[in-house]
Amino acid sequence: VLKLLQFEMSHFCEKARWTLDYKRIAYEKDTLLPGFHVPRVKRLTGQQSVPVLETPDEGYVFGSDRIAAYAERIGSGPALYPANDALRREALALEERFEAVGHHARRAMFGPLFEDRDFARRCMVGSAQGRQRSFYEKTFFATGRVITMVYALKPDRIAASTQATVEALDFVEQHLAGRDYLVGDRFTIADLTAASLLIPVSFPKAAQVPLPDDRPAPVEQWLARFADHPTVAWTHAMFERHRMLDVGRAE
Ligand SMILES: N[C@@H](CCC(=O)N[C@@H](CS)C(=O)NCC(=O)O)C(=O)O
Repeated sequence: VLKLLQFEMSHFCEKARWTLDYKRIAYEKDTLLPGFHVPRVKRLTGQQSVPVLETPDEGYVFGSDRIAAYAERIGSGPALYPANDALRREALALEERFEAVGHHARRAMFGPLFEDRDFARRCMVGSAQGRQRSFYEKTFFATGRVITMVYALKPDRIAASTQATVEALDFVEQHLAGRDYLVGDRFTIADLTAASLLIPVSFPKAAQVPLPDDRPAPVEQWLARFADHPTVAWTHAMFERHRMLDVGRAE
């Protein structure tokens, strides 16, 4: 069975989970803790980011875009990529554009998130239990610093990424121009990617990315700032309509 190396709270991982579920592919999750994941992921893939999919025929497939393409090839379920050449190119271009947005949206949201280290730690540790949890909690003073370095959580970078995120929200609104979907007239990888990678702005309920309820003020303010943006409503709609779950999942 396929295995997904992942973080619980990661919009890139949620994109990968969504594509696998959408294509009705059974897989197991191997959940890693941010910071502690590096040696293992590096050893397996030569780079350090998750999601990584362990496959029987193609080894370790990493990058949510490549995982989506792999899922399309081996899965059943509706097509994620348009059959028409021009539409497929458009969908792929939007997928690529939103990869960059995903990095900006994360940094922009981690700004307010890391103002409250305890809350940030709880988000990162997620549902991990037992010794793994307590060890993570005890060492987060160091891991938290590594995370702020890896993601360049500096005021000027956070401000620039916030600006880029706002532009992405406006871009989606304009590109949709009142339609339901970004490319053609049905759900594609472009919608799935944009909706997933904007999770740090919208945290849709139907998204499998938990954000604890007792949010500190900076996080509440961050979410409130965008709550009325039409693109946020659109991401909620995409998840509600198309985020199928547990389809033959092997857990
Ligand atoms: N291009 C990658 C980006 C993945 C990515 O940024 N993953 C983050 C989690 S959201 C990660 O693993 N960060 C930790 C690290 O890079 O060490 C993809 O599409 O999968």
